[in-house]
Amino acid sequence: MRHLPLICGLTASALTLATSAGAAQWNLATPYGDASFHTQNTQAFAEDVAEATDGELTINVHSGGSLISHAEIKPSVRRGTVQAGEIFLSTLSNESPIYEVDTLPGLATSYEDAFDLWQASKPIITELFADEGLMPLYAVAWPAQGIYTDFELTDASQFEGLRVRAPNINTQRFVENLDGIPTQTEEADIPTAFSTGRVDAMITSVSTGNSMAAWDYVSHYSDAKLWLPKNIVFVNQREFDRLDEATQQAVLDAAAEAERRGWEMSREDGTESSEALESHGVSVSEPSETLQADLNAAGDTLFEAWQARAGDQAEALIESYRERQSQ
Ligand code: PCA
Repeated sequence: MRHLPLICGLTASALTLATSAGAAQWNLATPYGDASFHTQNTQAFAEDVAEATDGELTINVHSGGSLISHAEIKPSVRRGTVQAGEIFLSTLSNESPIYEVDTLPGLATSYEDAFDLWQASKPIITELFADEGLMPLYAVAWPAQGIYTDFELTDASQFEGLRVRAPNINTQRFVENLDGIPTQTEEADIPTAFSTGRVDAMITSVSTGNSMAAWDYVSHYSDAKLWLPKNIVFVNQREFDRLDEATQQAVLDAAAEAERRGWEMSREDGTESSEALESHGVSVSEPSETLQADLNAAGDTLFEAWQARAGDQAEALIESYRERQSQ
Protein backbone atom coordinates (compact mmCIF):
# COMPACT_ATOMS: atom_id res chain seq x y z
CA MET A 1 0.00 0.00 0.00
CA ARG A 2 2.80 2.40 0.85
CA HIS A 3 4.15 2.12 -2.70
CA LEU A 4 0.97 3.21 -4.37
CA PRO A 5 1.36 7.00 -4.16
CA LEU A 6 4.85 6.64 -5.59
CA ILE A 7 3.63 4.52 -8.51
CA CYS A 8 0.82 6.99 -9.23
CA GLY A 9 3.29 9.85 -9.07
CA LEU A 10 5.59 8.16 -11.57
CA THR A 11 2.73 7.38 -13.95
CA ALA A 12 1.48 10.94 -13.83
CA SER A 13 4.87 12.44 -14.60
CA ALA A 14 5.44 9.95 -17.42
CA LEU A 15 2.11 11.05 -18.92
CA THR A 16 3.04 14.70 -18.58
CA LEU A 17 6.24 14.01 -20.47
CA ALA A 18 4.46 12.12 -23.23
CA THR A 19 1.87 14.81 -23.95
CA SER A 20 3.33 18.27 -23.76
CA ALA A 21 1.58 20.61 -21.33
CA GLY A 22 -1.63 22.12 -22.71
CA ALA A 23 -1.84 19.93 -25.84
CA ALA A 24 -5.47 19.69 -26.93
CA GLN A 25 -7.45 16.87 -28.52
CA TRP A 26 -10.60 17.38 -30.57
CA ASN A 27 -12.99 14.76 -31.80
CA LEU A 28 -14.55 15.61 -35.15
CA ALA A 29 -17.63 13.59 -36.17
CA THR A 30 -18.78 13.21 -39.78
CA PRO A 31 -21.56 11.04 -41.21
CA TYR A 32 -19.61 10.40 -44.42
CA GLY A 33 -17.34 7.41 -44.93
CA ASP A 34 -13.65 7.22 -45.74
CA ALA A 35 -14.41 6.75 -49.46
CA SER A 36 -15.90 10.24 -49.63
CA PHE A 37 -13.65 13.04 -50.88
CA HIS A 38 -15.17 15.21 -48.13
CA THR A 39 -13.84 12.87 -45.45
CA GLN A 40 -10.46 12.62 -47.18
CA ASN A 41 -10.28 16.42 -47.22
CA THR A 42 -11.22 16.67 -43.56
CA GLN A 43 -8.64 14.03 -42.69
CA ALA A 44 -6.03 16.10 -44.57
CA PHE A 45 -7.17 19.17 -42.59
CA ALA A 46 -6.59 17.28 -39.34
CA GLU A 47 -3.12 16.23 -40.51
CA ASP A 48 -2.26 19.81 -41.52
CA VAL A 49 -3.28 21.06 -38.07
CA ALA A 50 -1.22 18.40 -36.28
CA GLU A 51 1.80 19.27 -38.38
CA ALA A 52 1.46 23.06 -38.14
CA THR A 53 0.97 22.97 -34.36
CA ASP A 54 3.62 20.34 -33.75
CA GLY A 55 1.03 18.19 -31.98
CA GLU A 56 -0.37 21.02 -29.81
CA LEU A 57 -3.77 20.18 -31.30
CA THR A 58 -4.75 16.71 -32.47
CA ILE A 59 -8.03 16.33 -34.35
CA ASN A 60 -9.41 12.79 -34.43
CA VAL A 61 -11.79 12.39 -37.37
CA HIS A 62 -14.58 9.86 -36.68
CA SER A 63 -16.02 9.01 -40.09
CA GLY A 64 -19.10 7.18 -41.32
CA GLY A 65 -21.27 8.19 -38.36
CA SER A 66 -19.13 5.98 -36.12
CA LEU A 67 -19.24 8.39 -33.18
CA ILE A 68 -22.75 9.87 -33.47
CA SER A 69 -25.57 9.96 -35.99
CA HIS A 70 -25.84 12.80 -38.52
CA ALA A 71 -28.75 14.51 -36.77
CA GLU A 72 -26.90 14.46 -33.43
CA ILE A 73 -23.65 16.02 -34.67
CA LYS A 74 -24.60 19.70 -34.39
CA PRO A 75 -26.37 19.36 -31.01
CA SER A 76 -23.37 17.44 -29.66
CA VAL A 77 -20.86 20.06 -30.81
CA ARG A 78 -23.11 22.76 -29.34
CA ARG A 79 -23.10 20.98 -26.00
CA GLY A 80 -19.38 20.39 -26.28
CA THR A 81 -19.56 16.62 -25.92
CA VAL A 82 -17.84 16.55 -29.29
CA GLN A 83 -15.56 19.47 -30.16
CA ALA A 84 -16.08 19.63 -33.94
CA GLY A 85 -18.31 18.23 -36.65
CA GLU A 86 -19.08 17.99 -40.33
CA ILE A 87 -22.65 17.96 -41.62
CA PHE A 88 -24.67 18.33 -44.81
CA LEU A 89 -25.61 21.99 -44.37
CA SER A 90 -29.09 21.83 -45.91
CA THR A 91 -30.23 19.29 -43.31
CA LEU A 92 -30.56 22.38 -41.07
CA SER A 93 -33.26 23.90 -43.27
CA ASN A 94 -35.93 23.39 -40.60
CA GLU A 95 -33.95 25.84 -38.42
CA SER A 96 -33.75 28.70 -40.92
CA PRO A 97 -34.64 29.12 -44.62
CA ILE A 98 -31.10 30.50 -45.04
CA TYR A 99 -29.87 26.90 -44.85
CA GLU A 100 -31.93 26.06 -47.94
CA VAL A 101 -30.12 28.47 -50.18
CA ASP A 102 -27.71 25.92 -51.66
CA THR A 103 -30.55 23.56 -52.58
CA LEU A 104 -32.64 25.95 -54.66
CA PRO A 105 -32.88 24.64 -58.23
CA GLY A 106 -31.46 26.91 -60.90
CA LEU A 107 -29.90 29.45 -58.49
CA ALA A 108 -26.30 28.19 -58.68
CA THR A 109 -25.63 25.23 -60.96
CA SER A 110 -21.89 25.60 -61.62
CA TYR A 111 -18.89 25.56 -59.26
CA GLU A 112 -18.24 29.27 -59.92
CA ASP A 113 -21.79 30.25 -59.01
CA ALA A 114 -21.93 27.86 -56.06
CA PHE A 115 -18.75 29.44 -54.70
CA ASP A 116 -20.14 32.96 -55.12
CA LEU A 117 -23.29 31.82 -53.34
CA TRP A 118 -21.19 30.47 -50.46
CA GLN A 119 -19.25 33.74 -50.19
CA ALA A 120 -22.53 35.65 -50.16
CA SER A 121 -24.12 33.39 -47.53
CA LYS A 122 -21.05 32.98 -45.29
CA PRO A 123 -21.65 36.10 -43.11
CA ILE A 124 -25.27 35.14 -42.35
CA ILE A 125 -24.45 31.49 -41.75
CA THR A 126 -21.51 32.48 -39.50
CA GLU A 127 -23.91 34.63 -37.48
CA LEU A 128 -26.50 31.86 -37.20
CA PHE A 129 -23.81 29.44 -36.02
CA ALA A 130 -22.39 32.04 -33.58
CA ASP A 131 -25.86 32.35 -31.98
CA GLU A 132 -25.44 28.71 -30.99
CA GLY A 133 -21.85 29.03 -29.79
CA LEU A 134 -20.47 27.46 -32.98
CA MET A 135 -17.87 28.61 -35.46
CA PRO A 136 -17.78 27.48 -39.11
CA LEU A 137 -14.31 26.44 -40.29
CA TYR A 138 -14.94 25.70 -43.97
CA ALA A 139 -17.57 24.53 -46.41
CA VAL A 140 -17.18 22.40 -49.54
CA ALA A 141 -19.69 21.73 -52.32
CA TRP A 142 -20.72 18.32 -53.54
CA PRO A 143 -20.83 17.91 -57.32
CA ALA A 144 -24.15 18.99 -58.87
CA GLN A 145 -27.17 16.87 -58.01
CA GLY A 146 -28.80 14.67 -60.66
CA ILE A 147 -31.40 11.93 -60.94
CA TYR A 148 -30.78 8.16 -60.80
CA THR A 149 -33.45 5.83 -62.21
CA ASP A 150 -33.69 2.22 -63.32
CA PHE A 151 -35.18 3.31 -66.66
CA GLU A 152 -34.39 6.07 -69.15
CA LEU A 153 -35.81 9.31 -67.79
CA THR A 154 -37.22 11.20 -70.77
CA ASP A 155 -40.28 12.85 -69.38
CA ALA A 156 -41.16 14.46 -66.05
CA SER A 157 -44.47 12.53 -66.01
CA GLN A 158 -42.36 9.44 -65.18
CA PHE A 159 -41.99 10.88 -61.67
CA GLU A 160 -45.65 10.20 -60.98
CA GLY A 161 -45.81 7.72 -58.11
CA LEU A 162 -42.03 7.17 -58.23
CA ARG A 163 -40.47 6.72 -54.78
CA VAL A 164 -37.42 8.94 -54.80
CA ARG A 165 -34.71 9.01 -52.15
CA ALA A 166 -33.85 12.58 -51.09
CA PRO A 167 -31.15 13.82 -48.69
CA ASN A 168 -32.87 17.04 -47.52
CA ILE A 169 -36.16 18.92 -47.37
CA ASN A 170 -35.90 20.87 -50.62
CA THR A 171 -35.11 17.75 -52.58
CA GLN A 172 -38.25 16.23 -51.07
CA ARG A 173 -40.30 19.28 -52.06
CA PHE A 174 -38.81 19.16 -55.55
CA VAL A 175 -39.88 15.52 -55.92
CA GLU A 176 -43.36 16.39 -54.64
CA ASN A 177 -43.65 19.17 -57.21
CA LEU A 178 -43.04 16.50 -59.83
CA ASP A 179 -45.74 14.21 -58.34
CA GLY A 180 -43.18 11.76 -57.03
CA ILE A 181 -43.07 10.30 -53.51
CA PRO A 182 -39.97 11.46 -51.62
CA THR A 183 -38.24 9.49 -48.86
CA GLN A 184 -35.56 11.09 -46.74
CA THR A 185 -32.62 8.71 -46.43
CA GLU A 186 -29.06 9.15 -45.19
CA GLU A 187 -26.35 8.47 -47.73
CA ALA A 188 -25.18 5.37 -45.84
CA ASP A 189 -28.71 3.89 -46.01
CA ILE A 190 -29.04 4.16 -49.79
CA PRO A 191 -28.13 0.52 -50.59
CA THR A 192 -30.64 -0.81 -48.04
CA ALA A 193 -33.35 1.58 -49.25
CA PHE A 194 -33.01 0.14 -52.76
CA SER A 195 -32.50 -3.50 -51.83
CA THR A 196 -35.57 -3.53 -49.58
CA GLY A 197 -37.62 -1.81 -52.29
CA ARG A 198 -38.28 1.31 -50.22
CA VAL A 199 -37.15 3.55 -53.09
CA ASP A 200 -37.09 3.30 -56.91
CA ALA A 201 -34.89 6.28 -57.70
CA MET A 202 -32.64 8.86 -56.02
CA ILE A 203 -31.41 12.43 -56.29
CA THR A 204 -27.76 12.93 -55.37
CA SER A 205 -24.35 13.55 -56.95
CA VAL A 206 -22.11 11.34 -59.09
CA SER A 207 -19.79 11.13 -56.06
CA THR A 208 -22.42 9.52 -53.85
CA GLY A 209 -23.61 7.34 -56.75
CA ASN A 210 -20.05 6.11 -57.11
CA SER A 211 -19.29 5.55 -53.42
CA MET A 212 -22.68 3.82 -52.90
CA ALA A 213 -22.25 1.58 -56.00
CA ALA A 214 -25.35 2.95 -57.74
CA TRP A 215 -24.89 0.42 -60.57
CA ASP A 216 -26.14 -2.30 -58.27
CA TYR A 217 -29.68 -0.88 -58.36
CA VAL A 218 -30.09 1.73 -61.11
CA SER A 219 -29.23 1.92 -64.81
CA HIS A 220 -29.47 5.63 -65.70
CA TYR A 221 -28.15 8.93 -64.40
CA SER A 222 -29.65 12.16 -65.67
CA ASP A 223 -27.09 14.94 -65.12
CA ALA A 224 -29.69 17.63 -64.42
CA LYS A 225 -27.30 19.91 -62.47
CA LEU A 226 -30.03 20.90 -60.04
CA TRP A 227 -27.85 22.55 -57.38
CA LEU A 228 -24.49 22.10 -55.61
CA PRO A 229 -25.21 21.59 -51.90
CA LYS A 230 -22.42 21.84 -49.32
CA ASN A 231 -20.95 20.18 -46.28
CA ILE A 232 -19.87 22.47 -43.47
CA VAL A 233 -17.15 21.79 -40.89
CA PHE A 234 -17.46 23.68 -37.60
CA VAL A 235 -16.21 23.78 -34.04
CA ASN A 236 -17.52 24.64 -30.60
CA GLN A 237 -16.48 28.27 -30.06
CA ARG A 238 -15.40 27.70 -26.43
CA GLU A 239 -13.06 24.91 -27.52
CA PHE A 240 -11.55 27.18 -30.14
CA ASP A 241 -11.15 30.08 -27.69
CA ARG A 242 -9.35 27.81 -25.28
CA LEU A 243 -6.43 27.37 -27.75
CA ASP A 244 -3.47 29.72 -27.63
CA GLU A 245 -3.28 32.32 -30.36
CA ALA A 246 -0.71 30.54 -32.54
CA THR A 247 -2.75 27.32 -32.48
CA GLN A 248 -5.95 29.23 -33.33
CA GLN A 249 -4.19 30.78 -36.32
CA ALA A 250 -2.90 27.37 -37.44
CA VAL A 251 -6.49 26.02 -37.37
CA LEU A 252 -7.79 28.98 -39.39
CA ASP A 253 -4.98 28.65 -41.95
CA ALA A 254 -5.53 24.90 -42.33
CA ALA A 255 -9.30 25.54 -42.66
CA ALA A 256 -8.76 28.08 -45.46
CA GLU A 257 -6.52 25.57 -47.22
CA ALA A 258 -9.09 22.78 -46.69
CA GLU A 259 -11.77 24.92 -48.29
CA ARG A 260 -9.58 25.67 -51.32
CA ARG A 261 -8.49 22.01 -51.66
CA GLY A 262 -11.99 20.67 -51.03
CA TRP A 263 -13.61 22.56 -53.91
CA GLU A 264 -10.87 21.28 -56.20
CA MET A 265 -11.31 17.71 -54.94
CA SER A 266 -15.03 18.03 -55.57
CA ARG A 267 -14.49 18.88 -59.24
CA GLU A 268 -11.98 16.06 -59.67
CA ASP A 269 -14.14 13.55 -57.84
CA GLY A 270 -17.11 14.62 -59.98
CA THR A 271 -15.24 13.80 -63.19
CA GLU A 272 -13.81 10.52 -61.88
CA SER A 273 -17.11 9.39 -60.40
CA SER A 274 -18.99 10.08 -63.61
CA GLU A 275 -16.47 7.90 -65.47
CA ALA A 276 -16.73 5.21 -62.81
CA LEU A 277 -20.53 5.13 -63.16
CA GLU A 278 -20.22 4.71 -66.92
CA SER A 279 -17.56 2.05 -66.62
CA HIS A 280 -19.98 0.08 -64.42
CA GLY A 281 -22.68 0.33 -67.09
CA VAL A 282 -24.73 3.27 -65.83
CA SER A 283 -25.88 5.42 -68.73
CA VAL A 284 -24.97 9.06 -67.99
CA SER A 285 -26.76 11.71 -70.05
CA GLU A 286 -28.04 15.26 -69.94
CA PRO A 287 -31.80 15.79 -69.71
CA SER A 288 -33.63 16.49 -72.97
CA GLU A 289 -34.94 20.02 -73.49
CA THR A 290 -38.49 19.08 -72.55
CA LEU A 291 -37.41 17.24 -69.42
CA GLN A 292 -35.17 20.16 -68.47
CA ALA A 293 -38.06 22.60 -68.95
CA ASP A 294 -40.27 20.51 -66.65
CA LEU A 295 -37.52 20.26 -64.03
CA ASN A 296 -37.02 24.02 -64.25
CA ALA A 297 -40.74 24.59 -63.72
CA ALA A 298 -40.72 22.37 -60.62
CA GLY A 299 -37.65 24.29 -59.46
CA ASP A 300 -39.22 27.70 -60.02
CA THR A 301 -42.17 26.76 -57.81
CA LEU A 302 -39.72 25.82 -55.09
CA PHE A 303 -37.72 29.03 -55.45
CA GLU A 304 -40.83 31.24 -55.29
CA ALA A 305 -42.10 29.45 -52.20
CA TRP A 306 -38.70 29.90 -50.55
CA GLN A 307 -38.58 33.62 -51.32
CA ALA A 308 -42.03 34.10 -49.84
CA ARG A 309 -41.05 32.17 -46.72
CA ALA A 310 -37.54 33.48 -46.25
CA GLY A 311 -38.06 37.25 -45.99
CA ASP A 312 -35.61 40.15 -45.93
CA GLN A 313 -32.48 38.32 -44.85
CA ALA A 314 -32.83 35.97 -47.81
CA GLU A 315 -33.46 38.82 -50.18
CA ALA A 316 -30.27 40.54 -49.01
CA LEU A 317 -28.37 37.28 -49.48
CA ILE A 318 -29.62 36.84 -53.07
CA GLU A 319 -28.77 40.46 -53.83
CA SER A 320 -25.22 40.03 -52.51
CA TYR A 321 -24.90 36.83 -54.58
CA ARG A 322 -26.08 38.55 -57.77
CA GLU A 323 -23.55 41.35 -57.18
CA ARG A 324 -20.73 38.83 -56.90
CA GLN A 325 -21.91 37.04 -60.04
CA SER A 326 -21.82 40.23 -62.08
CA GLN A 327 -18.23 41.04 -61.05
N1 PCA B 1 -24.35 13.32 -51.44
C1 PCA B 1 -24.96 13.38 -50.13
C2 PCA B 1 -25.33 14.80 -49.97
C3 PCA B 1 -25.34 15.40 -51.34
C4 PCA B 1 -24.60 14.42 -52.16
O1 PCA B 1 -24.21 14.59 -53.31
C5 PCA B 1 -26.22 12.56 -50.09
O2 PCA B 1 -26.78 12.25 -51.14
O3 PCA B 1 -26.68 12.25 -48.99
